[in-house]
Formats: sequence, C-alpha cells, structure tokens
Amino acid sequence: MGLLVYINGKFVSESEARISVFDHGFLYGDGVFEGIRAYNGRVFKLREHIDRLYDSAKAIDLRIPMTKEEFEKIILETLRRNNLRDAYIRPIVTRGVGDLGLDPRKCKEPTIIVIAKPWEKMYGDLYEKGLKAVTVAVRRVSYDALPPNIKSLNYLNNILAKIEANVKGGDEAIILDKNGFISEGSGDNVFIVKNGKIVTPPTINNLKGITREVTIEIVKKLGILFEEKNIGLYDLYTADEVFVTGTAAEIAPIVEIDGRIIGDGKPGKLTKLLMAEFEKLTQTEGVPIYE
Ligand code: PXG
Repeated sequence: MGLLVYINGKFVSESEARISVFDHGFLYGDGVFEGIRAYNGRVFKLREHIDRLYDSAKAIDLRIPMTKEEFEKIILETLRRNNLRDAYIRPIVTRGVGDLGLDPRKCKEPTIIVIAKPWEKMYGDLYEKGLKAVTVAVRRVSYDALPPNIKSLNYLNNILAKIEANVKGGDEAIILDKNGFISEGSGDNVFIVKNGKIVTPPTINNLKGITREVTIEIVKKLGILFEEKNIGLYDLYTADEVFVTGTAAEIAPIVEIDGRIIGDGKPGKLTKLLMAEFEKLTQTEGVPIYE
C-alpha cells in the first residue's frame, strides 16, 4: 500500500495522493515547503521549521488556514500513521487550485500536503571521506528578485546548480551571489574554518538554515571563535576546513573545492567535533512522536 500522505484534511495512500493540474504550486511553483527530520522517535526543531514555513508563506502573502499547533499535530499524526521514528518530513503549502492565469486571487484555498518517509544518511560514507564540491557558474537568485530566505517551491535555481555540479563531478555545488560572495550550497549552508575561527556568510543571500542556527549554537557553547561575514572564493580555497549544514545533509565535511585540497584532504578536527555534537542533539532533543 505504500506510504500514507496527508492532503487537505485526509490521509490517503501515496498512489492516491494527487493534486490538480490547475494547482498553482504545480503550474508556477507558487507555494512554500519545509524539510524536517525525525530522529529516534522525536521531531528535531519542529517549531523552528513551522515558524519558517509560516514566514515563507507570509513573505509570498499566502495565508495558511490553520494554527501552527494544528500544523504540528498533522505532522506528528503523519509520522504515527506511517509508524515512523526516523524520517524525512516534507510539509508543502501551495497557493491552491486556480486557473491558467497566474493571478493568485483565483486560488481560493491553499493545498496542504505532508509527506513523511524513512530516511538514511544523505551522503553515505562521504561523512568519513569528505565531499568534493564545485563552484558553479549559475548565480544564486538575487535577494532583490526572489529572496533566498523564502523556502519556495521555485527550486530551479538550485537544480541548475546541482546539474552543473553533477556535470563537473562534484558531490555538492557551491553557489555565489551576484557580487561573487559565497551564498550557499544547492541545499545547505556553507561554513569555513580558518586559524581556529568558524565563519559563515550572513543570511541575506541564502536560506536561514535551521541546521546553520543549531551549528552556531554548538560553536558558541563550545567557546569556539565565530564570525558571520561575507566570504569569497579565496577564503574558501585557503580555508583549513569547510563544511556544509542542512536538514538533509546534516553537517557534512568538504575536502576538495574546484580541485583545491582543503586542509589535509580529510574531514577537519573542528568539523568532526561539530558533527559529533550535532548527532548528540538530534538523538536526544525534539518533540516526541509517540508519547
Ligand atoms: N539552503 C537551501 C537552499 C536549502 O534548500 C538549506 C540551505 C539548509 O537549511 P536547513 O534549515 O535544512 O538547515 C536548505 C535545506 C536536498 C534538499 O535534497 C535540501 C533542502 C530542501 C530540499 C531538498 O538536499 N533544504
């Protein structure tokens, strides 16, 4: 029977989980989403993800017709219906069914979907070996065009970056912004370590990653030097360590960028420390699914 998916108030089997071809989420990418993880029977940073979902919706003037508490209950119920303890959860809210014109006023009711699936480590053995990243020619969509802070259903910019990384043989793409500053990966935020200090770009030109936020909290708690500032290609190539953070990717070490070996070509000391601390948090914190 497969998974049970929540769509507009009902749980249906995945083969029956369908949306209209007139849904503006499908026609125009007019909608927002989240990617959330459950570890060991708990949903990690649930409220933070729900807050960001509602902020993304607000930014595109999309009103989600339920409270945050109600949305959280649906997510927990989706996990329970699928007997999941470790999962990737994908809430999606689209503008809803309209007509072929793009005017959002034609869409009377948002479409609300929650998918939850079992999930393994995204990068397999690369957490030990390290990833190869490549910078890509396509620039991150400008914050004065479509703010990258909105987690919208328009992911073509990121997909173009990923296609380029695939062609160039990289495990992940690093995307620059229109000024040549490091923006982010195709689905994660970028950090560098130089002389014991951890640096990441401010979130004007990238997604305000929740894993990024958790990582910064760990860094501060451990008393490691930290700075939020713009970084360029030179800083990236000459860093002692580089890693990316994301709900899917978790904390993943980068050991090569555009052919330059980062540090000694192995996951760095601080990166490994942060990976271990992050894992401790994911295994112990979060909203319980079955209590
Ligand atoms: N930047 C972008 C562009 C993202 O899509 C992150 C950063 C990290 O944010 P969080 O809050 O997850 O720490 C994301 C996360 C994938 C995938 O397959 C990744 C994301 C969304 C969908 C798929 O890697 N997003």
